[in-house]
Amino acid sequence: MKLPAPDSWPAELGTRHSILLVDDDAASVQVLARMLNGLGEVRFALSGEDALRLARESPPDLILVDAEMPGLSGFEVCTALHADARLADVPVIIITGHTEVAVEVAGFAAGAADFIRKPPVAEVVVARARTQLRLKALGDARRTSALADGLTGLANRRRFDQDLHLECERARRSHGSVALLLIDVDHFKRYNDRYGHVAGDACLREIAAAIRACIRRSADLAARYGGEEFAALLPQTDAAGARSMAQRIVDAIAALALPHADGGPSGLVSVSVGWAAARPDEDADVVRTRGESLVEAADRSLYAAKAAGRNRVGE
Ligand code: GH3
Ligand code: MG
Ligand code: MG
Ligand code: MG
Ligand code: MG
Repeated sequence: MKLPAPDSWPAELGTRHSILLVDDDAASVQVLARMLNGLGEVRFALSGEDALRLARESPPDLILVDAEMPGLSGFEVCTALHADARLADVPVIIITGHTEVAVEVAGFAAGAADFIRKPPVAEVVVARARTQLRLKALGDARRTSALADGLTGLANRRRFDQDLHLECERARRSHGSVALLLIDVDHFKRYNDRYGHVAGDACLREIAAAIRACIRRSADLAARYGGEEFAALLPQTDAAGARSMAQRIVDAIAALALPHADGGPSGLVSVSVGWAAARPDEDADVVRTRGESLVEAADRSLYAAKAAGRNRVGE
């Protein structure tokens, strides 16, 4: 039988993988670490409990776990990982000396992606690890694109809603504040009517880039909320912070100086921005609606900005 050479296999997507090795026997960890060295950054844990702690600190792309350990077994580690939303997508390969069908079936039932027999053979370990890393990278890429807006590359509405729910809950627990902005392009229907939809799309991309450039904190999220509306989620931001960010965005869009002959008095593309800020621990509506009441408040503020003449921040 003619076999393909291992290096002709499809390459994993992405470059720097993080692999977590878990075995109560330090010598086994060393052997596996040497085998996997070329595939990425290898961390290790000597117990299931430690493995869960390390994985929660920084989720790896792949976990290889010994089936039999004092304390949590490899199967239990697998079950615990799958119960944790942030770790449920991390593939787990169980390493075991057992050859019984029941053991293998139990591993898959616990959510294992694959098995490796003890004693491990380098080529097999690398091959199985590579396969799982490639599938993980594909899954990551799909998850990322499912949450991105195709036209502008900003977060999409689904991502914004998810993050809004999470941030409201986080702010409630930490007794902090959360703010959001709604950014609506002024007279954009007329822009399309005059310049055409292709130019309209290009304009939306420029506006998106300018909004992204205004965002300074890594925790802030800029999103396309829908159509010609954008949104920004600003964790740990109060009313004053929200208002100044809103003004910065109005100014940044004006500074783009994109011609809009049928727009406002400046003859340039402009936006109106509504804002809202809250302390969820003191605002039952925000908690009950998981942030939807903040969107409504920002929408009222946006309406006020439009009514007051556009190209401005709402009350
Ligand atoms: P206002 O200042 O009151 O916001 O006026 P407006 O014309 O911007 O408001 P309206 O909501 O009536 O129209 C929004 C327009 O945005 C309608 C649609 O033609 C345009 N639009 C929405 N999504 C897109 C898109 O993805 N691409 C393009 N080119 N245009 C879009
Ligand atoms: Mg063991
Ligand atoms: Mg898994
Ligand atoms: Mg609109
Ligand atoms: Mg508009």
